Amino acid sequence: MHLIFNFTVPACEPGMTSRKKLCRKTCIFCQLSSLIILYICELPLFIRIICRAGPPTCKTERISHEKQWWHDKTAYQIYPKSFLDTNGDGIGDLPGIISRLDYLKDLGVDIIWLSPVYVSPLADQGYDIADYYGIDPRFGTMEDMDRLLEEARKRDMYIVMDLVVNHCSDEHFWFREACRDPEGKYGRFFYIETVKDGKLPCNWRSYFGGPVWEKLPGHDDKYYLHVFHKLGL
Ligand SMILES: [Ca+2]
Repeated sequence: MHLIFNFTVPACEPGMTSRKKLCRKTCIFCQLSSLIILYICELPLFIRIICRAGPPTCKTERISHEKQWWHDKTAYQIYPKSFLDTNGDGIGDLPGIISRLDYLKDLGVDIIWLSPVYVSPLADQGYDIADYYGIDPRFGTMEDMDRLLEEARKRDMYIVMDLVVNHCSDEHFWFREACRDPEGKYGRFFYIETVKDGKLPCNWRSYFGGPVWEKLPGHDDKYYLHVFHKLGL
């Protein structure tokens, strides 16, 4: 049984001002995007990382044509929130997925690509993670996750965890601390710029609309970058 974590990155879109400057910064994440993190399945989720770093550019990495273990497998993505609700709260959950493993196996599914189930305000379908170490109680418990892995293992099925590590929820401890002290340790985890005369650092547009720059709470002269969700949406 393996757990594979998928990474996504913000696009370095052409024609944007300060592109090179910000692209260089985001290349840290571009490298992360090319990591394939292979977890041998033992909970808690984070045990062993085998990673391969990509080149320090935003260019597409050369694709290997060597046969990989997943090449002859059939994957099926599950968005847990709308899959199957077992406790009547209207939200799909991990027990619901467990209850359909036999059905999925019969369909020929080898790999379940699991959309995020981490603790999240769900502002961005769970990709806005507030706690990378916890299962959102709306989806279940860590014991439910243990059981899902074990039941998948029994059926010789794989679980792929969809995980984005290049941004987090505004409810994450790191961002809260960055708001409290932008010059401190956690402030350096984010793109926070001092703005003079109201001129934003660049004209990037957020995927959720509007500029990527938003005023940092409690700091009238500082803005933080959000490619996706922003505080208070
Ligand atoms: Ca439920």
